[in-house]
Amino acid sequence: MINEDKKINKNSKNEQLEYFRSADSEDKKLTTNQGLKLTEDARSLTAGERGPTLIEDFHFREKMTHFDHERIPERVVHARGFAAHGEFQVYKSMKQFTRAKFLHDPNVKTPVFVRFSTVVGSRGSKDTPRDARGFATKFYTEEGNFDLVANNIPVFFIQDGMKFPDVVHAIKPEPHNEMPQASAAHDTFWDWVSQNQESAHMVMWLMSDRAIPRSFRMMEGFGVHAFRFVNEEGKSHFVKFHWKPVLGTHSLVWDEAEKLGGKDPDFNRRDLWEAINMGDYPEFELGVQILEEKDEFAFDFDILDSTKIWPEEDVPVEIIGKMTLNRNVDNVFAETEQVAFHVGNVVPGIDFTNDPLLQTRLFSYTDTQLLRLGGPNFHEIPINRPVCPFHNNQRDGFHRQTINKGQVSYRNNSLANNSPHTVDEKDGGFAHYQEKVEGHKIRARSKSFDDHFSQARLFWNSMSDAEKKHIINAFCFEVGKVQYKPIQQKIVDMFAIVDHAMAAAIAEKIDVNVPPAEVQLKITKKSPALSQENTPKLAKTRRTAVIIADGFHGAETKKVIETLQAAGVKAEIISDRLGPIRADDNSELIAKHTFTTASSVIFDAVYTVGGTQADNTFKKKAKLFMQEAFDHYKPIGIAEEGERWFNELQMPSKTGVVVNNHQPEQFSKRFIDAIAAHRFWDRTIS
Ligand code: HDE
Repeated sequence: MINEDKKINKNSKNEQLEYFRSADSEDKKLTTNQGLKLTEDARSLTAGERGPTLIEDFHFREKMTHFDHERIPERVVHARGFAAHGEFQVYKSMKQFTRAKFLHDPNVKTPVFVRFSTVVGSRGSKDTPRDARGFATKFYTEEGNFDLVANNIPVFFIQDGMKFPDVVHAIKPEPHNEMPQASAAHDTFWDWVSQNQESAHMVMWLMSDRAIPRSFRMMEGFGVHAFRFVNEEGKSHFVKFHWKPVLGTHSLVWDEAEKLGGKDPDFNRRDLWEAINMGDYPEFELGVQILEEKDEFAFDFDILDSTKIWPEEDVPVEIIGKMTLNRNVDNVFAETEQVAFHVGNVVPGIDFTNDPLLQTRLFSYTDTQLLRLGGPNFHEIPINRPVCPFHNNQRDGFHRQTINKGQVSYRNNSLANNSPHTVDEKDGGFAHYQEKVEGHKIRARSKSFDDHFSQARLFWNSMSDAEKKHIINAFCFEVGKVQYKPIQQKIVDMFAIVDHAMAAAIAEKIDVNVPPAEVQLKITKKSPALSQENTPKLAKTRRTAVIIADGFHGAETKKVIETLQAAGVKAEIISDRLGPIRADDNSELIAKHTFTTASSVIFDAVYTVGGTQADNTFKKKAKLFMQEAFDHYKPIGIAEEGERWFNELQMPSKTGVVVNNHQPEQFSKRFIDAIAAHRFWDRTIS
C-alpha cells in the first residue's frame, strides 16, 4: 500500500519503480498475501493421504484464485508490444516555440518509457506481420506526463475517428472463423479499403517495406496529427513530431518476415532486449515540423488531415533532441502490459488541433484503460505515475492505492486552506489554447479533405525501383488472398489512380481486368525523404553468422571476427554442434548456434569459412544457409571451403559476395562495407 507520506524521491522514475520492485535475489520466506509464513506449497490439504481436498485450504484457494485472475483484457489494438526505459534530452532550447519545460534545458534528462507494438495481432501473435507499428513514448516530465502515442507510418487509414471501429473490425480476423491472425490479407479488410478511398495513402505505406521493419531500433516514428506548440506569450505554431532512428530506417524482405514468424516469433522484441542488454542502446532523434498559424491554408492539402504528410522538402524536419533507450523492463506485465498511454496526456506548451482523428482519440484512450486496467485508478500503477507530485480531490474507486489523509475531499474548502488549489499559467498551470471556433453542428467534412490520391502517388513516385517492386509483390500477396473477385477488381481499379503500371502488374498476377490508363493521376512530384534508400546505413549492431567446421583456418577467422567486432558487427559462430569447434592450429571457437537452432533469416549477413573436416551433411546445410541469405539479398562473405561451396551453388550473380583470399584485413573492410549496404537489390535471383 502506498502511504502519501512515504519517502521516495518522486523525481526519479527508477527510485519510484524500485520502491515497488521485489528482487529475486533476496532470501525471502514464502507467505500468503496476508503475510502468513507457509510450511508447504506443493500439496493441497486433503482428508487423508488418498482423500478429497478440503475447502478449508485457504492457501490453495488464494494461490489458485490469483492465478485464475492473472489475465487482463489485451489491448483492442496494439495488443502485442515490447517496451524499454530510457531518457530524452533536447539539443537546444525550444522556448521560442513552447512553454514545455522538458524542451528547454539541454542539461535536463527526462525519463521515458517506450512501448513498440504491432497493431492487428493478438498479444501472442508473431512480431513480423505486415502491419503498422506503434511507437508510444511516455515522457515523465517535471510538469506531468507527456505521451507521444505515435506509429511508424506518418498517416492513417481514416480522417475521422468515427470510422475507427470499422477499419479495426475489417482488418482483425474475420468474426465467423477468427482467421487470419495478424494479417490484412483477407476479404473484409480489402472490402473496407475499396469502400473507403481515404485509406489509399496509408495502404501504400502498408504495402511498402515500412510495414516489415528489421528492428524496432530501425523505425521512424510519427505523431501523425498536427499538434500545437504554445509559447510563454501564448503564441501558437502547428507542429508535427517525428522520431528518426540513428541507425536508419530498415526493413526485412517479405519472405524473411514470413519465415521469421515461425523461426522466431519474438524476433523484434528479442532484438530490442538483446541490444539493450549488450549496451547497444537504441537512439532516436526527435524532429519537429513547425508551421506558422498564418500558413494553415498555404498547402494543396489540409494540414489537419491525418491521411496527409507535410512533405519534408516543403516543411523541413528540425532535429531538436535525442532519446536513448538504456534499460530493459523488469517485468513485462507490470510495465509493458499495464502502461496506459493517452494522446491527451500533455504538458503546458503542447496542445491539440481540430484534426478530427485526434479529437476522437482524445476520448478513446482513457475509456479503453477503464476496461483494460479495471477502474479509474490506473494512474497509480507504478509505470503510469508521474514523477512530479499530483494532488486532487478524486477519491476511492477500484484498486485505490493512495491513502488520502484528512477530512476534506472537495474544493472550494476552508478547512484545508482550499488545498489543493488551481494555479495560474505563469506558475505552471495548464490553460487550453484559446482557439476561436464557431460553426453549425454538422456531420460533414470540409472539401479540403477530399483528395485521397495525390499523396498516395507522391509516395509511389518517391520509391526506388526495388521498393516499387516490393509494393507490387505485397499487393499481389494481400489482394491475391481475397476470395471475392469483385473486391480484387475494385482494389486494382482504385490503385490504378495511384499508378497505372503498378495496377496493371497486380491485375496480371491476380487475374482481374486491367483498368484504363487515363485514370492515373499525372502528378510527378517526389519526396526523397520517403524512400528508405536515403536513410543512414551502418554495419553497427548487424548480426553475421560465421559458419565454421572442424579444421577451419584459425588465425585468419579470428582476425576477421575481431575486425568485425571492432566495427560493432555481432559475429556469431554457427556449426553442426554447439560448443568448441577446433581450428587447423588447434585453437577453438565456441559455436553458439547450430543449423538446427538457427537459420539465415535471423542474421543480416553470413560469412562461410567452412573447415577441412566438414562432411557432406554439413556442406549441404551451409549451402542452404547461403542460398537463403543470397535470395534475401544479404551480404555474403566466403573463404576457403566456403568459396568452393558457394561456387557449387551456381548462383546467377556474385553481387554482394565478398571473397577472402587469405587477406583477412582487406576482406574484413570490404565485408563490413557490404554489411553496411545491407541488401543488394541489383543481385540477380534465380
Ligand atoms: Fe490508437 N489506440 N487509436 N492510434 N494507438 C490505442 O489504446 C485509437 C491511432 C496508437 O503501446 C488504444 O491503450 C482511436 C493513430 C498506439 O499501449 C485505443 C484512433 C495512431 C497505441 C486506441 C486511433 C495511434 C494505440 C488501444 C482513431 C498513431 C498503443 C489500447 C481515432 C498516431 C499504445 C490503448 C501502447 C492504442 C484508439 C488511431 C497509435 C483503443 C480511436 C492515428 C501506438 O484507445
